[in-house]
Amino acid sequence: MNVKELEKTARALVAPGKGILAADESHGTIEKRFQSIQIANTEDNRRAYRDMLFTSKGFGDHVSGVILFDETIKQKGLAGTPFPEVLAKSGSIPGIKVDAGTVAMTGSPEEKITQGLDGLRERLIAYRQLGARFAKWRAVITIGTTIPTLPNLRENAILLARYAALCQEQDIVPIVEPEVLMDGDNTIQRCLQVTEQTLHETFDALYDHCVVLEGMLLKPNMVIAGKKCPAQATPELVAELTLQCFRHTVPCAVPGIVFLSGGQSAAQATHHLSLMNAGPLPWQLSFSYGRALQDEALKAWGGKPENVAKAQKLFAARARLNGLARSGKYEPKMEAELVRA
Ligand code: 5MM
Repeated sequence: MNVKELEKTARALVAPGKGILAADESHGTIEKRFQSIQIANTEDNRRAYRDMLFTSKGFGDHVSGVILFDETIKQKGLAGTPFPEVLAKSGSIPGIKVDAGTVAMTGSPEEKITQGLDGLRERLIAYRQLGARFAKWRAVITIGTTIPTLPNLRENAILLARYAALCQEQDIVPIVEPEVLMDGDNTIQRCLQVTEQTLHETFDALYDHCVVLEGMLLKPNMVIAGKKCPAQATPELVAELTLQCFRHTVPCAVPGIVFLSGGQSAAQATHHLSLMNAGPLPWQLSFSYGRALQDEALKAWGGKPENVAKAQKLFAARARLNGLARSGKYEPKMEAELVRA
């Protein structure tokens, strides 16, 4: 294991003014995204869509790295260049999703366990040869009246830690993603309690598996009320409780926390990130958004080549606003830039 290389990659991914684009939608997830713009989920459409995002002007200015799906890391863009090379040329680091999705947990079927450890060492070796320098594994934690259970949190934490240790063995920076879903009707306080417990279990397991904290990144949810909760929290409270939670649970040896957006609107996710970056912090606080970076561009693109330029402008504008949020310099009035783009 080359700890210096791991640290260098991790720090580059959370460089000031930049963050990660999560473009690792599995076939099932990209199908849902394409349904929203009524286009077919074909390999050519997936290539054209990812090409539109990755070739937008100044892509590497605010996108430090991209999480790719297995198909995309092996695919060529519209100009015939392999996508990992397209990204590297723009100054963005290629990454890869290596989990194989979730299954119902035995004995507690409302909860999910992530799969994908079988053959992972060999897959990591192959992905590194294709250019991947970081990876991602997502655990999904659901809030309900009697869940999450401790066995679910522990099992997911152990799987995350085993994945992270295997990545570091191959000099690939693991992004550790324990996502507490925001789909329910729970309060923000309940999200705080579950996220705190999830992170305690996760860091215990990472310690047990000798994962080098300096050579990893954490990709968590923000502490936020469930979408169906009647009492939605203010952006200021989301920022305050999220920081409180991470100060209690994330060692300062971890170079960066890169949030997922989890179903927040693009403007909300940017605003929350900016509020949290208002003062000094023990880690870099950045983004690894999927929907919150892509939704506006996806809608504008609509699968039509004639819309590529407009969609790329919207993507670049949203990436720039998130770049500003990295130093607390975003203000909601800047949303007007997207209307003008
Ligand atoms: C881009 O979506 C990712 C892949 O999801 P599936 O494996 O379900 O297809 C997802 O893991 C994503 O990286 C994170 O949830 C962050 O995306 P959001 O949209 O929550 O910012």
